[in-house]
Amino acid sequence: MPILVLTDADYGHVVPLSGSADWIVYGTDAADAIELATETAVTFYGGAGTDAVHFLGDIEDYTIRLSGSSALFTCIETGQTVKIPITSAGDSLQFNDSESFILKSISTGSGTSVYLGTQIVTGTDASITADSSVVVSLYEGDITDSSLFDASMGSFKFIEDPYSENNVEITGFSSDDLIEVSNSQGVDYFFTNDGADVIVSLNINGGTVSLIKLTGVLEGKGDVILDGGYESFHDAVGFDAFSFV
Ligand SMILES: [Ca+2]
Ligand SMILES: [Ca+2]
Repeated sequence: MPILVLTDADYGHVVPLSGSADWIVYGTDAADAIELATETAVTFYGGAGTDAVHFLGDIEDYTIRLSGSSALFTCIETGQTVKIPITSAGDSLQFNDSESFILKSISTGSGTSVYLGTQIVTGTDASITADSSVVVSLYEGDITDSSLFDASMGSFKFIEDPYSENNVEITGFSSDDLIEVSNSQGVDYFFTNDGADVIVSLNINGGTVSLIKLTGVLEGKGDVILDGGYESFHDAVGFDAFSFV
């Protein structure tokens, strides 16, 4: 089993791997980049940094599942596997016919899930159906400790868990972004606004557990006064800002 140890001299270069060998590749603390032929099997310990893995096959050439704390990709035609340990910082994966997806683990108050782009990875082999939005947990700190996210630099899917306290402000939220509320059964978020800023709050048992401020999201939408329900916010903003699952 050949072993390849990347060094700082590889920084800025894409290291191609091909042939039917079963490689073990160790990355550096910086951002490493490798390119994989479909006939090549690799276990890639990328180390720190957002490492980039470019599969030379198309999305439909592979399946994905969890294997321990790694993601395991199987090339359907060749049967070769690519194993990538999962980190919370994430690595960037790309197929021949795709944009880049971030592979990472995301924690909310209810647990930790592994995502490839927007797709949750499970222990069962599955087709890759991800879209390339960046998934971010809004589970940060607590109700007294606010966090700031900037959604202007790409397409984001924010995961909101009603059963973990948070207090977040999101700037630049627009129609390519979404807040997905997990475990949303039986909870009612309250939507109010202060000019173009929208405040989304959730109270459980008389206490506020979630505060989400969408700064400037109603900019240019005219004079709006939200009535508290999601429908009024949806009508005012003009796109699906929330999904409740
Ligand atoms: Ca690395
Ligand atoms: Ca955005």
